[in-house]
Amino acid sequence: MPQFSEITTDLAQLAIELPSWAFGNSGTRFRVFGQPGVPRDPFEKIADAAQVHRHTGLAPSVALHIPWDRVDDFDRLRAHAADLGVALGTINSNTFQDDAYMLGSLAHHDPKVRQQAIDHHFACIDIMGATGSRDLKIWLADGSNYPGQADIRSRQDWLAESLATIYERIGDDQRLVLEYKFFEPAFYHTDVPDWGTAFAQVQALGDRAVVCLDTGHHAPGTNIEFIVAQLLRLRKLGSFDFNSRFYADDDLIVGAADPFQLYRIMVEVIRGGGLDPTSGVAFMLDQCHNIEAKIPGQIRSVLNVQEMTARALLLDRDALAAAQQSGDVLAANEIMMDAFYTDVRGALAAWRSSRGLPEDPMAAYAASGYADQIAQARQGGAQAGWGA
Ligand code: PSV
Ligand code: MN
Ligand code: MN
Repeated sequence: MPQFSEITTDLAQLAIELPSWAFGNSGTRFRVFGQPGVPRDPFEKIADAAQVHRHTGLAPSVALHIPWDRVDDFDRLRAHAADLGVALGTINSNTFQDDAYMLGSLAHHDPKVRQQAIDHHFACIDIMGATGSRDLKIWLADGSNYPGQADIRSRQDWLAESLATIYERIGDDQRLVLEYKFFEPAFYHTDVPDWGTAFAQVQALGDRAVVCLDTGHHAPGTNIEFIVAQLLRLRKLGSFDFNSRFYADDDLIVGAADPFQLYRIMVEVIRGGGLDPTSGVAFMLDQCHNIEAKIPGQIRSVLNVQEMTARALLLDRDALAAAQQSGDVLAANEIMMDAFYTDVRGALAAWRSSRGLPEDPMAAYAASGYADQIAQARQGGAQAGWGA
């Protein structure tokens, strides 16, 4: 197995984008619990995200959600982020909370509704110009609840047309990123339910259209690392939305439910070259902290990704390849598990400190007094928005 010192160059490349909506109040369909100090506007969300980066060095950009993060002056928001040492990242569109979209948006049977949804994406592309964002991320709530309700085949064609119209508008250095999810809010059929559908749709568009894999958007038991390997192989893995699930789209802290799965995913990411910043694979969180504090929730999350990435980098790939080639099932599995069971926490703490970062970012944040400061200064924090 490699020494820790041999993996730090690769480990230093890890950058994880934070979702602005993780800092707002959130909850379930039963209750949204308010927390003290929650941001009242996008400027304060950026300030909170910058705290995560300050203590971890892992989170240099923040994804926005439009219209949840609409501001009058995106140039000012961009300058504000830069002042705080972070950048504005992916723009997430939202065609799932207007009455017009009850029966769908980009895949709707009515061309007027489709055009309304396309126009929203055009507005997002305009914002990307101001924010300097590379990626337009599209997650659709489109689908149906009952057999016979909709022509599921025509909807694929309408979706393809809508996406092509949006794709034509994005810049040469921008990307359209299509996210799939197997169900919810539609319960019978979903228009982009799986990686195969997302792949087929983006493949028809062109090179700058790629797939987003949200780890919470699969049926229980799905082998997600296989999907990672396949999309990387096909050069269509654009980004990750990391989170944990126990049951459905739980949006819990990544690495909380199944650290081994996160390790296996990172093994395939590294195997496919996805850790290299030039690979175009963007790592993001898509989480909500309903009952835990939000800023430390995000700190915990990026640390979990870092820890499992370190373990995946420690995997002895030469030994693994040799065991696989000789058909030695037990040896191959043992090599895979050796790296997973390696406790890297001490080495990571020392490495952070050598780079001028706190050894223990959770403790450093707790000691910083920021939580008290925002609880005093902010009253009436905003809700994150539905369902993130
Ligand atoms: C809804 O499932 C969702 O959680 C998707 O994962 C999106 O990425 C997110 O909302 C933000 O729109
Ligand atoms: Mn997502
Ligand atoms: Mn989701």
